Amino acid sequence: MRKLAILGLAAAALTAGMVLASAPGQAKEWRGWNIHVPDYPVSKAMDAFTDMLAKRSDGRITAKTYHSGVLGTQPDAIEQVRLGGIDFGEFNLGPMGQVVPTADVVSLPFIFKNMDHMHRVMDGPIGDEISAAMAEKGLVALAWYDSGARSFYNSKHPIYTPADLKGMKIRVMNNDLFVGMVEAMGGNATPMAFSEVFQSLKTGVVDGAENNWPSYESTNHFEVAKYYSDTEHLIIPECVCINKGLWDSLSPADQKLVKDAARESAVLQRKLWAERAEDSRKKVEAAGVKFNKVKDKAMFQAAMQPVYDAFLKQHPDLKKLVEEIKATD
Ligand code: BDP
Repeated sequence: MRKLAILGLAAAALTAGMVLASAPGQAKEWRGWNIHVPDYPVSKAMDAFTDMLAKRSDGRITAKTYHSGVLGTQPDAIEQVRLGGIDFGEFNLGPMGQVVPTADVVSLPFIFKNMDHMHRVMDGPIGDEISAAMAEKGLVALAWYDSGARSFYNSKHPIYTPADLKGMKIRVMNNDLFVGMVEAMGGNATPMAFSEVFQSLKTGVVDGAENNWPSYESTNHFEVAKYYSDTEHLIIPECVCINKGLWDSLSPADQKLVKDAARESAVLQRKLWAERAEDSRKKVEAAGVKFNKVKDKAMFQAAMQPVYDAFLKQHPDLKKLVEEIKATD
C-alpha cells in the first residue's frame, strides 16, 4: 500500500514536471533522483548543489532533488535521466555499467587499491574517458562522489575466506558482473532493488548482501544481518549526472556554473562521507554488529580471476583501460 502511495506521488511529481515544462515563459524546475535518505552525505551534497544553482543563477536555474528513491529504482532512474524524464541524478557506477559498458571497469572487484587510488583514477584522464562513454549514452557526468568500500554482511556467520560464502544467497546490485563475482566465490547471487533488501534479509529470502558502512547503517540492514566482514571487494565511485539534451541546451556560462557547483558539492560530499563512514560504523558496532577483519584478502582477489577473464573476453576493447587503472600510482 505504502509503496503504491509512493509510486502515486512519483507519478504526480512526473506529471507536475511535464506541466511546468510546457508552461510558456516559466522556467522549469529540474528534478533530480537520489536513492538515499535526506541526512545521507549524498543527499546533503545534492541539496548544497541545488542551492548553489539557484543562488549563482539568481533564480534562473531551480532544481530539486527527490531523496529516498521516490522517483523509482536506480536502473529505471538511469534510463529516465538518459531520456529526459528526470533531469539529473546521483548514480552508483555499478548499475551504470549495464548501460555504459566502459563504466564497468570500476566495478571489477579489487580494481582499486584504496579510496585514494580510486580518486586519482577518477579525477584524471580515465575518469574523463568514462565520462565520454556516458555522454554517448545521454548522460553528462558533472562530478564524482564517494561511496566507500563495499564488504559482505549476512545473518549466518562471519566470512573469513571465499569458502565461507558457499551456498549463501547474497543480494547484489543490478549488474551481471556482481552476479559473476558472488558466484566465483561460491555464493548464490540475487540482483535486487535497494529498497527490497531489508525485507528480504529479514524474511530470509537472502542471507546477506554487500555494502559500505553508511548504507548498511542507514537502511537498518545491520538489524537483520549482524555479521559484517571487511572484504572491501568493491570501491565504486558515484556520479552526479545530467541529461545530455538539457546540458546541450545551456549556454557555455551556465554549463560552467552547473559544473562548478557539482564539483564543489563533491568536495563537500567527500568530507561528509569520511565523517559518516566513521559514525555509521560506531553506531552499528554499538548496536551489537559482529565485525570481523579478513586477514587474507589475496584469497578473495585470486577467486576473482574468472570474473576478469569473462569480462575481458566480452569487452576486449576495455583491456587497455583496466591495465591503465592498475598501472595508476
Ligand atoms: C549504495 C549506493 C546506492 C546503491 C546501493 C545498493 O550508494 O547507489 O543503490 O548501495 O546497494 O552504497 O543498491
